[in-house]
Amino acid sequence: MNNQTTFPADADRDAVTAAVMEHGYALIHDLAPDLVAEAGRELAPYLEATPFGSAGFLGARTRRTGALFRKSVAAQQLAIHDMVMGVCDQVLLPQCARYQLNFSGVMELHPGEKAQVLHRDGDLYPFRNPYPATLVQTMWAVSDFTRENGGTQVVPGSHLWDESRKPLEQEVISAEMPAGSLLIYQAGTLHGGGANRAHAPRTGIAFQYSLGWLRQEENQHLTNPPEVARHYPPRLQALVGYEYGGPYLGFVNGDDPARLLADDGYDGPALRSRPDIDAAQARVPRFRFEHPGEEASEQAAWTL
Ligand SMILES: O=C(O)CCC(=O)C(=O)O
Repeated sequence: MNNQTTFPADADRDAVTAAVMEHGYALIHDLAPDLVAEAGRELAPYLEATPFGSAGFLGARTRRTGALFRKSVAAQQLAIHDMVMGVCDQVLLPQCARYQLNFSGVMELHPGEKAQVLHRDGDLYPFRNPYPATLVQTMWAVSDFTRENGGTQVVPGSHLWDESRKPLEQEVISAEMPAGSLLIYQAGTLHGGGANRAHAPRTGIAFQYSLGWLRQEENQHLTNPPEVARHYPPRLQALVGYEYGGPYLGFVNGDDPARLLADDGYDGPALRSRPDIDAAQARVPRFRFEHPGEEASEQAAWTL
C-alpha cells in the first residue's frame, strides 16, 4: 500500500485532496461498501440487458450503461458522497463558482477484455496538458479491483506532464482496491481500464464532475425537452443540444442525443461520436495554458 496515495475510509479530505493535486489520484479503501453493493445490485439488470461495446475505446468485452440516477437510488447517494464533494470543492472551486455532474456510468469489464488505451478525460476539451483541473473523476469499485481483473491503470503524476511525454511500462500502476472503495483522479491524469485476465467481471461505477461554466448560457436542455423539440426544424434541434458538441460531448445513455427525437428503429451499437464530428474536431487547435509558477496568487494561477 502506498501511504501517499492510499487512504483509510476515515481519511482527512485535505490529505486526499493533497494527493490528488500532487500525484493526480488517490485511493480510499472501504469508503462506502454497503452503498456501492446496493448500487451494484440496482444496476445489474441494466448491465445484463446491455450488449458489449463496439470495440476500440469502449471495449469489445465491456458492458457500459449510463444515466445512472434514473436506474439506482444508491447511485444518487454515492454521487454526493461527503468525501467526493469535499475533494471536488477543493480541486474545482478555485476555477469556478459551481461544479456540475458531467458523466455517470457503470463499466463491467469481462474476462478477455484488453487494456484500454491510456487517456486523459480532460481531453474532452481542446487544451494541451498540463491544464488546470477542469474535471474530477471518481471510480467506485463494485467488485474488487485487482491487476489481474482489469483494475483501472493510472499513471501517477501524469497530470503535470507535457502531453508529448509517453509513460514507460514501469510508470503505470494498477488501482487495486477492495469492493466499496474509491479511486479519485484529475482531468489530466493518464488512466484506462486494465486487461481482464481473471475469470469474473470487474465492475466500477464512475461519476465525473466538471467546472460549472462548461455549459450553455441558457439551459437549453431543460427549456427544450424532447416532446417540445421534436417539432423544431432539424438545424435548431442540433443547436439546442440534440447533437454532439464534439467527440464524446453530449451523448445520452451512451448514444447519439438525436435518437431521443427520432423513432428510426436503430438497433446498432451505442456511439458516443460520429466520424464527421471527429473530423471537425481534428482541425481545432489545442490551446496551451501557461502556469505562472509558484509565486502566483491562487486567483491567477493559470492563463490561456
Ligand atoms: O474502466 C475503467 O477502469 C476506466 C474506464 C475509462 O477510463 C473510460 O472508459 O474512459
